[in-house]
Amino acid sequence: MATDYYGINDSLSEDEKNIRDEVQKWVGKNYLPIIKDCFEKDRFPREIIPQLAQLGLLGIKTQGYGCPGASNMVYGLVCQELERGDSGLRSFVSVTNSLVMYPIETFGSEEQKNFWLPKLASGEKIGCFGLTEPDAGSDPASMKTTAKKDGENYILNGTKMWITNGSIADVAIVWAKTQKGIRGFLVEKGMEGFSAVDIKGKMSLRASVTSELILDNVAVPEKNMLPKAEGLKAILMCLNEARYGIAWGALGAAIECYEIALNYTKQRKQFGKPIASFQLVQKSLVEMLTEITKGQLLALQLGRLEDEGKERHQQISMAKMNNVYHALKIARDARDLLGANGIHLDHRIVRHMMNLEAVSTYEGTHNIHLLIIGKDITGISAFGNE
Ligand code: TGC
Ligand code: FAD
Repeated sequence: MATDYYGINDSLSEDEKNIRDEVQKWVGKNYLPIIKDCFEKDRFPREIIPQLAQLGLLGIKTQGYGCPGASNMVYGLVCQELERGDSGLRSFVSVTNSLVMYPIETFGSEEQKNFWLPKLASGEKIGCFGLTEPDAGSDPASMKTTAKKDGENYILNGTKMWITNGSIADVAIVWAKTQKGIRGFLVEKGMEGFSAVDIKGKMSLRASVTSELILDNVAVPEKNMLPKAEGLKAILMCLNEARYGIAWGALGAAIECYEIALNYTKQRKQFGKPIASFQLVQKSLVEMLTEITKGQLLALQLGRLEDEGKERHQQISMAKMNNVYHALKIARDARDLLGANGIHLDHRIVRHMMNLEAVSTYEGTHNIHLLIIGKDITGISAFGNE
């Protein structure tokens, strides 16, 4: 039984518990044995995709098209268990669900849905989400990628940067400026002028593919435009989905680091005693557990709000911001408690710590979420773009 100081488990339904336990078991049996090697070799283990599909995790919330149509609570618990394994594993599932299948389901035509959703759910096809650019990260409205109408096609030009799954994706949801505002396009692998190059040298999320997408006069048929996605708002709706999964996922990484540190400090002896017997070590452990518990309560209530359709996007920002911030702090503190062993991949914590640096940056940095909530409570925007 995982860390659960406030008895949250009792408030979960049998279905919620069963899916969580099934994913936890799969991660322990099939993913933990390979992740260290993948992280060291900078390799995303593509071979697990059919297993994720078999578990029903790709398109888990999608209604119809052969998908389970699960609740937000279930999706959150799944993200938590995946990220106990590695943030890169949760990233793959987040991108597929929240940033590829969600926009196709929500903003796509029937033809787009019928073609892509079953294939993405079965893992036969992979997708990615191209929003960020070299000069447009926190401020996506300043994107430079353009889509100019030319007969039956749109001609896309631009560069997308830091794109998860980029080079392995069969379809990229690319956001570009048209004469009528920002629109989303399904850009398919093999289209002339479209290429993806992996970003090497990452010290974080090494078991996840991150790429640059280059669009050089790519002729994308008009039927590949998402007909119902208009403006920044559609993009932000996708980000809400992904941020929600990250709020839960970060808890998984934090729980893993805390549990490793707790067990280690009870075994490791210095000055003739287990280091867990020292007051300063107990303080560190108690502070970790307290933040995990607070994060669990935030995520739980957010999940319930989402399942009732009552959430506000600022509440999602608070959960992403808080849970990632504390997960990163917990990972750093847990690493410290393992002393020199803490820096070794065998003990897992340092991998989570490095991953969480990227998780803190993507899907809105800490500052951006602070400003979103700041604007909500004061009514004053402090982004600096007004
Ligand atoms: P702003 O004027 O505030 O908003 C434009 C319109 O959108 C509405 N809105 C939202 N709607 C739904 N959900 C939200 N979260 C929303 N936030 C705002 C807003 O009400 C407005 O509507 P309307 O009707 O008035 O037009 O837009 P802004 O340009 O001032 O700035 C918004 C800002 C800065 C908060 C936003 O751009 C932002 O969140 N920036 C951070 C960028 C980001 O998170 N990028 C993520 C890239 S994808 C990624 O990182 C994937 S990681 C994948 C993995 O897991 O591996
Ligand atoms: P910047 O926006 O340049 O920010 C730099 C610093 O300035 C940050 O500390 C930020 O908080 C601060 N800052 C910026 N504006 C303000 C302000 N107004 N007030 C105060 N501080 C401010 N993007 C995608 O589109 N798709 C993906 O699949 C994807 N996957 C990713 C995977 C990884 C591993 C990583 C690292 C990133 C990924 N991203 C993806 C990109 C990610 O969303 C961006 O990195 C993120 O939005 C931040 O943008 P930036 O890196 O350009 O930083």
